[in-house]
Amino acid sequence: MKVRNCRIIKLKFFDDGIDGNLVIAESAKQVPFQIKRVYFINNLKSRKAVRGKHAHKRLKQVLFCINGSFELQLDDGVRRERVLLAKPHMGVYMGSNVWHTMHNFSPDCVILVLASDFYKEFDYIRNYRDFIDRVNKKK
Ligand code: T46
Repeated sequence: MKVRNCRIIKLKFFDDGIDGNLVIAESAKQVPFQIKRVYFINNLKSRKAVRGKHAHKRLKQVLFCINGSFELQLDDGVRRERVLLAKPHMGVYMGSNVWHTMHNFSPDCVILVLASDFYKEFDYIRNYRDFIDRVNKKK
C-alpha cells in the first residue's frame, strides 16, 4: 500500500463448503501486535453514515469487514488511498498517525477491529489540522 504504516493482512481460512468458512486471526502472528481490545461496528443503516475521521498517536489496529462491504480512506498526511473491504479474510493494518475515514457501508456491513491497546481518548487526534502539524513535525 502506498500510505505509510498501512498494509493488507490476509488471514488463513478454511472453506468447509456447506458447513461454512472458518477464518483465523492470531495475536502477534498474522496480526502484528498483541491484541488488547476487540470491538465491532454494525447496524450501519444509512448510506450517508461516516465513521472514523481521526488518527491515533500510538494505537495500531487491524480492520476487517466480516460481512458486507465498506470503503476505508487512508491518509498519512502526504499520500491518500481508498481501499474497499469486502472479503472477511482480508484486513487492513493501520499503524499510528494514519488519518482514517470509513464510508459507503453496505446495510449488512459488520466491521471487526483488533486493537493493540485499550480505549484511550487521549490517543486520538480528532482535528485534521492538528494531524497535519503532527506528521510534519515528525519529518
Ligand atoms: C476505527 C473505527 C473502525 C469507547 O468507549 N471504547 C472504544 O473501544 C471505542 C472504539 C470507542 N469508544 C467510544 C468513544 C466515543 O465516544 O465510542 C465513541 C465513538 O468512538 P470512535 O470515535 O472511536 O468511533 P469510530 O467508529 O468513528 O472509530 C473507531 C476507531 O476509533 C477507529 O480508529 O478504525 O472505529
